[in-house]
Amino acid sequence: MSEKTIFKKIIDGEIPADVIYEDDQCLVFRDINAQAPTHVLVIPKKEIATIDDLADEDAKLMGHLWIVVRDVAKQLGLTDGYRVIVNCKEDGGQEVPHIHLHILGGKRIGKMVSG
Ligand code: DGP
Repeated sequence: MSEKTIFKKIIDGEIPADVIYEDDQCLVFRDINAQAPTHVLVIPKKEIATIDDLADEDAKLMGHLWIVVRDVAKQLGLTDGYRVIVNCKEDGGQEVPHIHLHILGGKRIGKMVSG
């Protein structure tokens, strides 16, 4: 059996995280390596490694994550806007193989993500 990802350990309560929202399908917590004044991660509790691993049946779950993005952004006071990023695999800069949406806000974010 493959080792648990860091995000699965957070879901299972094995390592702490600054959780700001939770429901039966997902968890939202602050990114440990914040790239903006507000930087949180929205993750499904279901273990899905990358966008490429999504099944058709995950469409409803992923739609739910976007509704959570909307609500959490409001909760965090990001009324002037924010950016949502999903990295996919090596070339996309994904480090943790558990699908997640970054919400970045609290400052004007540049047009392009360089790297
Ligand atoms: P990505 O590169 O898209 O896979 O983003 C992974 C993010 O996860 C990265 O911005 C840092 C964050 N991260 C990694 N380990 C931890 C952790 O243990 N706790 C928290 N809160 N965030 C983490």
